[in-house]
Amino acid sequence: KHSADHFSKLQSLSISSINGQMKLFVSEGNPHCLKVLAALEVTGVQCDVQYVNHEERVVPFLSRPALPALLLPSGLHLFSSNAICRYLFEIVGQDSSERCNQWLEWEATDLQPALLQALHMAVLHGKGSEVSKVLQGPLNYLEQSLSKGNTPYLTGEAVSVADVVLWAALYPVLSDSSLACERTSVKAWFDRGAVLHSCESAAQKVLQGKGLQGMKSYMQRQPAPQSSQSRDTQPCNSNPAEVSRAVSEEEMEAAALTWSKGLNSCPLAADRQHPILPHEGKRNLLVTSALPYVNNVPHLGNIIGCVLSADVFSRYGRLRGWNLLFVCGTDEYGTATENKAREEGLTPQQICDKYHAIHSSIYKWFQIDFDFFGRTTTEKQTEIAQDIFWRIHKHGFLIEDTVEQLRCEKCQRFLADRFVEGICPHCSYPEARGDQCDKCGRLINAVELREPQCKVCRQTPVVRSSKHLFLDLPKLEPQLEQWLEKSTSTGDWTANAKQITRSWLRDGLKPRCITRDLRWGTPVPHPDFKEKVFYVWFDAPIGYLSITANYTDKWEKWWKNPHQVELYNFMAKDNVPFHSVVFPCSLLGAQDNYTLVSHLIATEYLNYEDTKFSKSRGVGVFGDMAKDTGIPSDVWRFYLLYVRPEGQDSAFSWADMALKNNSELLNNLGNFINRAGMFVTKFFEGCVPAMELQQEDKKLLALVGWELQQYIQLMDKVKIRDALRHILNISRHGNQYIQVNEPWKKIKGGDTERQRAGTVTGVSVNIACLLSVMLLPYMPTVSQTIRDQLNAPQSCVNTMLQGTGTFVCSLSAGHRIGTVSPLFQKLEVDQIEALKKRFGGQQTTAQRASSTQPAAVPAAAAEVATSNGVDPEKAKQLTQAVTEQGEKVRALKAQKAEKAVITAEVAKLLDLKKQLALAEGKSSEPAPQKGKRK
Ligand code: B3M
Ligand code: ZN
Repeated sequence: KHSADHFSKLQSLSISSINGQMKLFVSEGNPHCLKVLAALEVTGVQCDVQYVNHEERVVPFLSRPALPALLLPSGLHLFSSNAICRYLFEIVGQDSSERCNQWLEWEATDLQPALLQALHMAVLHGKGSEVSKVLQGPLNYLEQSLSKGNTPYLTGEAVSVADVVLWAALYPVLSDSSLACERTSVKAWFDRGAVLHSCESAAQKVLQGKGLQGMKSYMQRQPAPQSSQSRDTQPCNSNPAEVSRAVSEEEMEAAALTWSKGLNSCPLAADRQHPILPHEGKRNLLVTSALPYVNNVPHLGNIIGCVLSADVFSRYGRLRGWNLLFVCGTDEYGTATENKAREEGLTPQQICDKYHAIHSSIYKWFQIDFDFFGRTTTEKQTEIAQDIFWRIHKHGFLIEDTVEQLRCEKCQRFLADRFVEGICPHCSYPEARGDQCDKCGRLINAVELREPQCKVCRQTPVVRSSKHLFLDLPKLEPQLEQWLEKSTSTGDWTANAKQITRSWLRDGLKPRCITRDLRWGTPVPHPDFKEKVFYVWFDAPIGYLSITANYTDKWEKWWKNPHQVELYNFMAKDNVPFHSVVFPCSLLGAQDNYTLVSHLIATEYLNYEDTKFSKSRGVGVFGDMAKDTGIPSDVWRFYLLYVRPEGQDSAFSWADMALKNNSELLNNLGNFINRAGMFVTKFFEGCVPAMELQQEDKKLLALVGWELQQYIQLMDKVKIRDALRHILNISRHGNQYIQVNEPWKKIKGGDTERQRAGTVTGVSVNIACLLSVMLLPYMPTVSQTIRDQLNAPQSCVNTMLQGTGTFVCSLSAGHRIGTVSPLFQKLEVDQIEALKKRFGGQQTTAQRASSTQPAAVPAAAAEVATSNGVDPEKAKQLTQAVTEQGEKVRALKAQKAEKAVITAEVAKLLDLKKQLALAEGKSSEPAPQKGKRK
């Protein structure tokens, strides 16, 4: 539905005027360019095509060449070949269907890796025979789908963008071999006229009639793909033989040449100077981490989900030389804070001050390098939130509505659902809560309870009508969809973020209440709503802006500057809809040229051992306890990032943490770096020896260079966990290299042997230096320690990650290193067992206090704040249930199942959603009353 809206907008712009202003950049021999040229032919869109060479950087802010690229009339670039193809089809009125998008996704994630490998083998190594083996899986899948679908084209009777993309992707291999022959459906599809001709003419342009060889110079510039086996194996289990790839002569020579350039060839990055502001001509990144609730001590799952992930990416971005600002702060308003204050006998302000300090010290211990860590309870917050409110109001995006709520006259407050108890209207259970009955499980609207009581004072509350303001999401939906279409196709949104957002839109948006009858919040400035404050989820994201405003007066340079600034939002997946739908709607409705999110990075959930983190049960490790374990902050960071729930849920496990510490850090990484340094110290009096590179060394340089490039490509896409694997691969290569060359033996031999020992040592110690830089985002202290031990020049930090990443010799012959010592310590079984026991569960505050020195958080803090209905554990389960149920309903609709069946399943879905809303703390959200809208 939304693409249709988007399209009608495009059409109204008159196609010829768009055509005239677009420019497509392609290069010869690049197979991705074949796709877009084919799409251009098939759609007949008129557009300037410009041929450039492979290295040309046509997209100004990208530090590496990205071809093909399409320059849009707006000045923006599209630079993913599939996105460009999709766009060209949209121009002629053919939006890609769901099915189509699935094919495009399959092409990118399943077919392309295999294809790259096949082309690499065929074009560079002359092993055309490997092609059929490598492509077997994807081609069989295609064959099955085509024969099952029984339609001439992938998505039906007509050619779609999916056909063109797959066609063009497969053209080089299918036209060059007999691969299709044994697959009849694939063959019939591939030979179907219309598209074939367009493809052939595009192929003629790209490959210059040279067939596969036309891609040679392009392929030589691509990092060699990993084989599909080693792509999936865990590095610590895989044997070294599996890890090593075939390296071509060209790769080795190129690596040796790069290496010899040394550090001088690299630019120096400037020091950080506050306030950091966007600069024309730079890549300006604004990075935020979700603002942690102030009324709780964060657990490891919270930490990896936002602040730690955002920190790693920010540190990496600074290394890349991007102009980057990283802000965060505590989220302080709302019922949860009021409740906590009541529990602890403090004022809300005191609670905020106290917990803000606790959060700060936890993040400091975890070495989270914020440029600014603020809070939401400031004057700037009031100023900016009220300004946004008035603008939304002025532009007519607010709706007034009357809502019935329970109010306790004695306590003088409206009661959130969990604060009311009474007799269940369905089963007469006497202790039903205001949101749900624990006996019959039915959901209840608090005003329906019989004999309701205030849970705090046991008085009977009264029903009060009260006016509230609702953000008119349905009215903002068209704008939102148009923006989302662009942001999600040009930015790096994680798959879960896109999927959650899509499902919110698919179910249709409803007006959302943005006011609450509370005291602890940003006051609603409207005279008709004097006693009310803003709902936390309206208010909290505005905290990003106000925190920046507390950092610099020029905050609008970041927040009202969408053309210069790319905004990265880090969060756990339960926060997605607020950042992708609700908050963007607030900003769009306010119409003040705000910077909206470009890259929404959401993690899945981290479990604790085989269960969940739980404050109330005392299960799991909370931020303030990590330091009491005696395990260094860097090791905590390493392990959390190693198991980062990236793409799927994962678990923290003590045994696994010990294993990874002992195998990856101690035996692999630490061992390599330590040996390299020790050889320099022991055999060469602390000075890096002369290096005479032989084939074997060059091969290693090429392997290391390739891992470095993979690391950079993954980090650029915020695949933090995947990128870490490539660091560990490098030290694995290094260990193997030392093992094979045995410098400790060669040093005792003749001149040639001694020289060989020198080269191996010199190359190794340089790899150690590179590792220290790559490690910096993950383990900042260890990273610095390595460079201190190697006495490495400061410039090496600034250099190795810029551009596409090059591995250069940074410690040249004669360089004197410092004192080398071991970087990591073994974690012993009994130590780990003890920790596991201590944090395993059922632990009381007394136990914790006695085993951890002075506990930083008093007893009451260990209670989870479920009292206001917020129950993150339950919310997680429900999110999952809602997703699954949603899929089920969609499937039924697609199958055109019986209406009664669908209705029943939809009812279940709505039920689940309501429960989810409750668990997410929207329990006190007043439901608009039908027919009373004014
Ligand atoms: N405090 C929820 C959370 O910490 C909320 C995030 C606000 S981000 C603006 O999960
Ligand atoms: Zn009461």
